This record gives sequence, structure tokens and C-alpha cells, in this order.
Amino acid sequence: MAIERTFSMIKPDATKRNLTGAITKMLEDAGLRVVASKRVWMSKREAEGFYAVHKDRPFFGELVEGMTSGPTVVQVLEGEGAILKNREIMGATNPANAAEGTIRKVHALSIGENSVHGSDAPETAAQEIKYWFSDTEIVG
Ligand code: IDP
Repeated sequence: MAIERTFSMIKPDATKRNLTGAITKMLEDAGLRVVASKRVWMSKREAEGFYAVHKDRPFFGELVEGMTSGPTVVQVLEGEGAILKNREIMGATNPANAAEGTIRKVHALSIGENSVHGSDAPETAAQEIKYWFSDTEIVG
């Protein structure tokens, strides 16, 4: 399988509970390498722009509110089949449906406070990495 890069976020519900290290370890143990990482406190505008695809969904306001409620750690992850691998280790969007041992099963609080984000396809990975990082911030 090809070496890929994907975009990941450790969301405010998790950074507030001091889980940055614990979640990063789960990503690394799954075979992913952190090739870029920074801590940001998103503005409302940044959160709305990042999640623009969801702007007409009923949970959009709650989503933006959650993402601007504290720091987020934005990361680029690299590895074989990184996009799918990251989605697998994250677990289902709703932690009630997440498989045992996944980040969301272990750490998420609810569908709204589900601790992590990960790109779902090569196109979104490229867009999302570009939204948060310049080329020189990514060191493979
Ligand atoms: P994903 O994060 O697993 O890719 P998406 O369907 O892309 O899931 O939704 C983006 C984010 O929006 C979710 O991670 C979650 O935080 C939030 N979200 C999705 N559905 C709901 C909901 O029904 N209530 C509250 N928040 C939701």
C-alpha cells in the first residue's frame, strides 16, 4: 500500500482533558507518524470554513461552538494507507457505535464531543492539510 498523508485533529473536548499525549500514542501505535503538529485555538471563522460542508446540518452551530471552546491540536499523519488507517483507529463518529480499542470508544464523550477528526479521502486530506499547514511546516 502507498505511503499517504492525512489530516488529524485532537479536538477541544480531548485537549481540555489533557489527552493529547494519550491520543497521539494511539495514533503512533497504529503505525502512523506525526510529521506536522501545532496547537491552535480556532476562530469561529476558521471553524466555519473548515466544516463548511456541514453548514446546512442541524448540528452545525453545536459543532462550531465545540471546536472554538478550547485548543485543538492539528496534525499531519503519514504512513502506509494512512487515511483509512486513521479512520479505523478513530472509530465510528458516534462513540456508542465505535469498536473496542478505538480512540472514540476509549476517550470520546458523545457524538458532538468525539475527541478526534480524520480526513475521509485523499481529496479531503489534501484540502484539510492545506487549510492548516504550509509546506515548510511538514517535516517527513
Ligand atoms: P466524522 O468526524 O466521523 O468524519 P462527520 O459526519 O464528518 O463525522 O461529522 C463531523 C463532525 O460533526 C463529527 O465528528 C461530530 O463532531 C459532529 N457531528 C456529526 N453528527 C452530529 C450530531 O448528530 N450531533 C452533534 N454533532 C455531530
